[in-house]
Amino acid sequence: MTRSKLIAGNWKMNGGLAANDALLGALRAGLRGSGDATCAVAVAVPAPYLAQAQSLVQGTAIQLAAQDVSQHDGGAYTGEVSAAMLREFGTRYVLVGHSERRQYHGESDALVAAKAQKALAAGITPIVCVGETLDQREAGQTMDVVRRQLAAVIHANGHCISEIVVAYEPVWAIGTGRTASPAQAQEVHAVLRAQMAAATQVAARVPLLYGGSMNAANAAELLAQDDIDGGLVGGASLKAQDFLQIIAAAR
Ligand code: G2H
Repeated sequence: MTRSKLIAGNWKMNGGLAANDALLGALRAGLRGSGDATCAVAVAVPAPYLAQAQSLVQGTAIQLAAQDVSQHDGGAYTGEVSAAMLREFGTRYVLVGHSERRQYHGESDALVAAKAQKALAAGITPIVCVGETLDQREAGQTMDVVRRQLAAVIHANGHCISEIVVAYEPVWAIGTGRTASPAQAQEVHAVLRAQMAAATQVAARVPLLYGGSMNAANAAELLAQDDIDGGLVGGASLKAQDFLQIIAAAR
């Protein structure tokens, strides 16, 4: 069974009309003529820029992602953005359970699962983020934490679990410049793959991404691991040349 690869940029709360135009223009130019079905490319832009990004990536291989989605369909939920709204702007993927949402917005495993369900129902693939803190790693709890975070989503989503993407992002490696070693990342990815395999016969085709200070220098070694199928890239996705090098490393 072929496993698809994905390199997704997570812009976080960065960008602006002019900067987005320049960055997506450079990515368009860098990817032109390199149409390659073996590795998908996506950018998770701040919600206000979805319309701008949609028009800038039209006709290219770059797909749109959102950084969050509401667990509600609509109504009196000030500040929330529904999956149906994201879908109207061509959103193909949405991050759920990013550690910054869990940490700064108190998102629980149950809430992350509810968000993933809303995305799937709208035809958007959730990129389910899991990962342990430094304290949890040092206490030997890494596998328990990531298994618990993934279980909440895959058990809530029943038959749709083969339609998700999973991103392992050790919290201690996010934006710190400190990356998990390829062996550390592979060890966790193998556990997540086994967990998926116990839940679905098509686990082998669920892409498992690594995230946490992935950059142009370390991407190739991380992506060479058996169970690492791509990357969720933060800081380095804001620099076109770095992001293009990471995409090239995945191909
Ligand atoms: C982890 C990652 C992208 P960075 O948050 O999701 O960010 O690559 O900056 O560590």
